[in-house]
Amino acid sequence: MSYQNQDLVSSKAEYWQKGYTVLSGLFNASQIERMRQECSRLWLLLGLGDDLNLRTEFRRGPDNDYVFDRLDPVIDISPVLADAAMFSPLLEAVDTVLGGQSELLKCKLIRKDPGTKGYAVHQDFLYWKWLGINPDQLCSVAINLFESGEDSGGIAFYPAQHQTLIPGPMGNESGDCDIARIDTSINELPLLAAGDVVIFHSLTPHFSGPNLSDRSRTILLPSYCLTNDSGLYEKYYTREIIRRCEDMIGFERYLTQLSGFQRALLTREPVLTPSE
Ligand SMILES: O=C(O)CCC(=O)C(=O)O
Repeated sequence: MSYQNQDLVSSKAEYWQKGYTVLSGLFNASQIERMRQECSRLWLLLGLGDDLNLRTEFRRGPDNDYVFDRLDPVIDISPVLADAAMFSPLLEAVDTVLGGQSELLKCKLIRKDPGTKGYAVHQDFLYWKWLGINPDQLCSVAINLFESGEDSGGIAFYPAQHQTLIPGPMGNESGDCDIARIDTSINELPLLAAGDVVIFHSLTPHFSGPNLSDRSRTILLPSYCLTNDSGLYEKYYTREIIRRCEDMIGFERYLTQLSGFQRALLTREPVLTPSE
């Protein structure tokens, strides 16, 4: 099914005016059901909860323990989700909004289970600055797999503030944008039905709260770039793997356990008798 041209024209206008737009009806119920089943399968894969798994990142869960809430990258282990990220009506919508031919930059799956905490205000472009690409060429898409809203930790956007990269707070200007430098008088949290899609600009400030509902809030989050560089996805993840290792991103739980482990090791009875 193709989205109506007229609808896409108004979506494009809304995207450039507000920094995001919501599309309904791109994915049908059976595609969404397949994606849901795929997420359930993926979440049971052995090793995902391993602190040293580079694909998984951890966030504070209900009891303030670390739980993993996302798989990034994901499409290399999931043909179903790869199909969704490369679904032609979706690509057509992204191309129309961006104004040309786009390529996939990255794709992650976020499953925010009940009680899991949210994400602080940020602009995705901060993490993509190193690419040296104009932010107007970059966007993300949240494909919503279940009905979601504020109670389930849906994403909220500060509209019409996608013109510049906003510096971080004093002392950490290169960090995530300083909320004091944003007009916070309006934030918009779209109530989404299963299958709805939000396309948002790489500079649109956004955040999400904890999931206070009794159901998971799951989204597939591909990002795209207006480019004819078909090697962009490989370039992104090659650098991302190095960044995660160098900056210990996603190893938060491992690091908290490491010092306790060290103490336990020191107090442990030796198992081997040293041979002389
Ligand atoms: O899934 C969420 O609640 C927010 C995710 C997000 O903002 C991001 O990954 O950039």
